Amino acid sequence: AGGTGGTGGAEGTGELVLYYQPTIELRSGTVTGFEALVRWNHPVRGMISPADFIPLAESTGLIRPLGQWVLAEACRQGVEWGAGDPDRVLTMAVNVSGRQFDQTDLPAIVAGVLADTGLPPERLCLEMTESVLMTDTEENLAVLLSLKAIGVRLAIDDFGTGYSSLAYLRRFPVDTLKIDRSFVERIGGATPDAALARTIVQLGQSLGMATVAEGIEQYAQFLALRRMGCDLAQGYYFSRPLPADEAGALLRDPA
Ligand code: G
Ligand code: G
Ligand code: MN
Ligand code: NA
Repeated sequence: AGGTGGTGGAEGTGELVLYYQPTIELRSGTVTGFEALVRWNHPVRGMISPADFIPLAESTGLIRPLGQWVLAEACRQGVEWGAGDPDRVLTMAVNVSGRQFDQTDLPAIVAGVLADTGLPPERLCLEMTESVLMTDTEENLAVLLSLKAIGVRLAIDDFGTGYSSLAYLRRFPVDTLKIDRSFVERIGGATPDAALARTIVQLGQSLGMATVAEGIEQYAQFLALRRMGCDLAQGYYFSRPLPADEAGALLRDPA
């Protein structure tokens, strides 16, 4: 790790690693991208989930250097996998915390990473939760508009679980809705209910936004989402998040 200015944090010691979960185009079944998911490989405690350290990083402010390292490493990996080739359609998605969107220099940081790595802006997708849209300040809107002006894509993660109103979706320049896996779960679960997932797909279509179904674990869910017209999907049915070498192998040699 390194190259983005050591912070003395875990990334400086090589303990932070990125795993990659493929995104599959439902129509064709091909891998069209990856979501980068950070892990902390602690020398004593082993692999620690981001669910256990991201909240701490957010409350201490360390999320900013950590997030910048994740962004740079994911973009570098994307270019290594050919995301910079004009004939290769490969998108790298990176989770960005609300604390990072509060930084007015986030667009400059993103532009710097794109310039350093050579990843075309449209190949990068920044995932945010609905809470970012609800922090409805002029500063926040300005940051999102500047990111849009750079040309990166913006996605709402875990869509449907927050309290953002439809008006926010119009106000903010969002490209992609990621359907929370709780809605996908209900399609194949004990009490199947596809209504909410279908509604989100239709909402995306009406607003000209792509939809991604998260947490697909069963063939029946894959079929149902494809029939609904959902564009992309992720989930254990296709692949768990993988270390970079295994994820790269998936690209060369699709299952
Ligand atoms: O990969 P896993 O399912 O363990 O992720 C748990 C949570 O951590 C998810 O909500 C995911 O979005 C979040 N997460 C994973 N990697 C990152 C990251 O690099 N930055 C931020 N802010 N969140 C992340
Ligand atoms: O909040 P976000 O969507 O970024 O979180 C992604 C998390 O979801 C990752 O930690 C990943 O491990 C997890 N995940 C991905 N696919 C599946 C799945 O099919 N089932 C379950 N239960 N979790 C999944
Ligand atoms: Mn995500
Ligand atoms: Na999500």
